Amino acid sequence: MFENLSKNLTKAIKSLKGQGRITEINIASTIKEIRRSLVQADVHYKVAKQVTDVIKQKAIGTNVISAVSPGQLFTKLVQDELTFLMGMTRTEVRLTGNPAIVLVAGLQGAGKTTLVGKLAHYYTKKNKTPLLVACDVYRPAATEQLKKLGEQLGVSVYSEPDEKNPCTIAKNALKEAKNQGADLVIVDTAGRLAIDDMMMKEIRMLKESLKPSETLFVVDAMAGQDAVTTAQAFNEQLNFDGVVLTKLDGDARGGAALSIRSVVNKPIKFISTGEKMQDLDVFHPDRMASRILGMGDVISFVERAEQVYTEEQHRHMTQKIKNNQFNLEDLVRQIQQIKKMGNIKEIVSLLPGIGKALQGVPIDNDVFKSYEVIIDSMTPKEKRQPHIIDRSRRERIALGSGKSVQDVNQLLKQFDAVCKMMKKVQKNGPSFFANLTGKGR
Ligand SMILES: Nc1nc2c(ncn2[C@@H]2O[C@H](COP(=O)(O)OP(=O)(O)OP(=O)(O)O)[C@@H](O)[C@H]2O)c(=O)[nH]1
Ligand SMILES: [Mg+2]
Repeated sequence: MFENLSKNLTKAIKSLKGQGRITEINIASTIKEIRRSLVQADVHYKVAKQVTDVIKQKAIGTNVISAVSPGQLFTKLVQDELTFLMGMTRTEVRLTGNPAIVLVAGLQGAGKTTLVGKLAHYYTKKNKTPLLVACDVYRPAATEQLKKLGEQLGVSVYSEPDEKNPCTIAKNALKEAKNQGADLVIVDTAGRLAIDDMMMKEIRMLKESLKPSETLFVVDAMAGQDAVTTAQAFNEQLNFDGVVLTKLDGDARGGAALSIRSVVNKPIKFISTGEKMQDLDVFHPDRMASRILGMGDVISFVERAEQVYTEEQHRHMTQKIKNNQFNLEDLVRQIQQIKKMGNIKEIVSLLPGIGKALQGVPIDNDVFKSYEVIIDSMTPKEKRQPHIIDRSRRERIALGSGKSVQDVNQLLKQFDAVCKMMKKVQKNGPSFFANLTGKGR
């Protein structure tokens, strides 16, 4: 996500390094580069100009104190302006009423149905009981898709195959929610084009009759400037409450994330970064700004981790690491947990410094596959006591897994490194992660 923008902004700021003083002349080219990076990322040129004008003004007006380099100062100024541009603080989804109703709308293929599943997953973790409603009356396959997601998540889905009026389905769904004791109704709708009057009227009616506590507009970030235009058109009709940007894991240039707030004046509430149910993050303007500047987003990383690790697992693992008992079986378990956190490349990019280091390096969800295959070829004793794996055992494991002895060596070396790193993190205090999330564990 935002790889090019990150790269270009960092490069622009780097070009300032070594400059002792900030003057209009020595920052001129940096400012120009920043503006160019933003426009290249699909930010509207007027917005880009506005942002860089403010940065310039603030930079010139600031006395650089000796502890801060002009580069650091600029990073801070750019981060502040990007945060401001994206809306400053997080805006919560409003879930009032019983049941609370969330209506999901957007263009064809934007990722609405997937989002409905992701929201169900997200709110189930927050102890809500959702009911998903299939209001795409045009494509029978859409109902099937939603039912499949519901099954996978263990969440009920309401549909009426023979009813052609989405308002009727939605109304009946509310009764069903009351019967089932569901406290959150999430309504999936058919994709529509903003220029299609009839379908726009239909979604407007649906909103009027349902009176949802939250209407979310879903838009594919890859659409760039078009995403902003579409958001404007939908907003005129629907006056939605928030935006969900999808497919930020692709080569979306990110301009939509940066421009929507200032153009449409509605907050981005979630971003979606993959096809898995876990690939959903609450949108925080400040965290996104640090991500764009390659500074990572540890807090989002920890939040994802919290969704898949129970406290019990965490305590157990901590104890094992402390007692030097962390072994290869645990490593496989950890790998499986990490996979559950979602798209590996996105997960890794949340870590400070790592995202930058891995720019352009292809990582796929199978990175750990060969580790698992190798560990699979070990005996239980070898997994629990990796130190007994000598030369002849390595050869046998290599043969059994169809890998080379070097691959086995590499895995064992990395395992050692992981153990050392984990011990180090623990030395910094068990509350290292807890401090970050503000939740004492
Ligand atoms: N890579 C990636 N793919 C996504 C994301 N969100 C959705 N998709 C994929 O995009 C495709 C369309 O998603 P849907 O959820 O069916 O989109 P929709 O808006 O419901 O589509 P219609 O009902 O046809 O209007 C599917 O293949 C999804 O798996 C995302 O954040 N990243
Ligand atoms: Mg759909």
